[in-house]
Amino acid sequence: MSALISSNRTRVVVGLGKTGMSCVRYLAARQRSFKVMDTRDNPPGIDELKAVFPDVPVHLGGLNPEWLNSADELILSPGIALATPEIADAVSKGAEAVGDIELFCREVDKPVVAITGSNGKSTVTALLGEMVQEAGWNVAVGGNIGTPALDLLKRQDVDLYILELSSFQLETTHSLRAVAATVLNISPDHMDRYESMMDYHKAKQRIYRGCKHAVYNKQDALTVPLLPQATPATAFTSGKPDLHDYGLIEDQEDTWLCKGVERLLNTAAMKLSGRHNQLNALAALALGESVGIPMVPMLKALSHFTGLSHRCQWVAEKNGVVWINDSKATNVGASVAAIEGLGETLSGKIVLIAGGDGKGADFNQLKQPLQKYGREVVLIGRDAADIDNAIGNVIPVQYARDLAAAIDHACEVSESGDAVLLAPACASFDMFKSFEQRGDVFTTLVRERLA
Ligand code: UMA
Ligand code: ADP
Repeated sequence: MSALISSNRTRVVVGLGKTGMSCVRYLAARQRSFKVMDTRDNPPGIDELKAVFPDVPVHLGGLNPEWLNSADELILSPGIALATPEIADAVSKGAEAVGDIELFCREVDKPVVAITGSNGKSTVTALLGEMVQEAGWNVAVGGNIGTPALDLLKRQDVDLYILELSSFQLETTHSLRAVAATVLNISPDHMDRYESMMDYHKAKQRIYRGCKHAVYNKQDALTVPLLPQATPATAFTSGKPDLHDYGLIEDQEDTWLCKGVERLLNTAAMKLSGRHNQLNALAALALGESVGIPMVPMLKALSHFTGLSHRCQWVAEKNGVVWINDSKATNVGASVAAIEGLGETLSGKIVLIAGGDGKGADFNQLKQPLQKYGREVVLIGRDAADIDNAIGNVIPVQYARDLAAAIDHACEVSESGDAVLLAPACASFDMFKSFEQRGDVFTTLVRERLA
């Protein structure tokens, strides 16, 4: 590792999770010198770092102001806010703050499609990936969806990169210049990290900087690109589309995905369900078309795409009650979409299991859909009382000590024709390692309970 001393630019990688380790591997492979720090005593990447890069200086259990203040470049993980006092201080002293996506953009030599939004990012990212692959292109999919972007650069044969980007990643990205970029929708999320919706909106809008083609949601003003008029743009809408836009046309019992007046696919041919997923499909089609993917393979991939785990996923059915895992509904907007999407399809009502780490959210938006479609709400987790305060006057609420107790109660109160929906409107970290673990525990417990 002596080669790591080859540059005189001083870099500090802040964060030793998935992103931090991808930065370490990237810098080490290019023989650039760097130090690493993490506020955690035992961050996820520490064993790999010690085993593979034993010479890299590491500081754990807090930020090291001396290292930060003497650095030229801080490579921040998404979990580290720019506003962290020690980081802000170092930036004010001249350090440049970048993230893994910025490093990726500086090196990538193939087109990049960039996808953000409060909800639907992973679905659109994965779906577009399938569409591009069906068209015979070599595609690399990553970013917030799971595989860190820098790890994708190891592949030699890529025609197109598709990145899901969070607002956290966008804050430290300056050189994206995507071939196509979208903000799918904006509703409050991460309000424990942003001072206002305006700050969150500003971070999301960064995705459009320098893009060649923008795709936005006509019914969500905050997604409209703040770009020069000359930048080509396509809109999508759940209403009837204008000539060059994507939208839905209702014809008797059927709903068609359309471009202008052209009917592309009957939504009955899609395996994804719910109005929100029809919008996700329209966004993916608009992005795909803007980078030159033919319509036929895109529609073929769309009709086969069954969706990702933990997103409105069918778990079991017994006594006429269907059990659905939407553990990925980690904010209010996602829960509302799941309740409305599912509610429309039921002869009965929804028993909602919600609660967890509310991230400072306002839960009032849940009221209206619950009034319309809800039978009862079972609350778990740290911020259960905040949800109760917002909705308790419109629907019966029951507190449960854990997910098992919540499932027991849902079994008792649900009736034939109902759905029991886990769509927590909260992050999972107060009770679980991740939304995936929460969804897995739910699935296992439900199957045991119904066996
Ligand atoms: N942390 C510390 N101290 C540190 C560094 C991090 O306490 O010094 C904490 C963070 O506050 C956070 C956790 O550790 O609670 C993980 O942060 P991280 O920056 O190390 O995260 P990574 O493991 O690198 O994973 C990140 C994304 N996580 C976050 O943005 C929090 C992953 O998205 C993403 O898949 C991965 O990079 C690869 O790009 C996850 C996520 O929850 C799924 N994203 C948020 C969302 O989708 O809403 C934005
Ligand atoms: P993200 O990656 O942005 O979290 P996902 O595709 O993983 O989005 O979907 C997460 C949850 O958000 C879904 O389970 C569903 O409840 C909700 N959702 C998905 N697409 C949309 C959409 N277009 N609008 C509103 N909510 C959505």
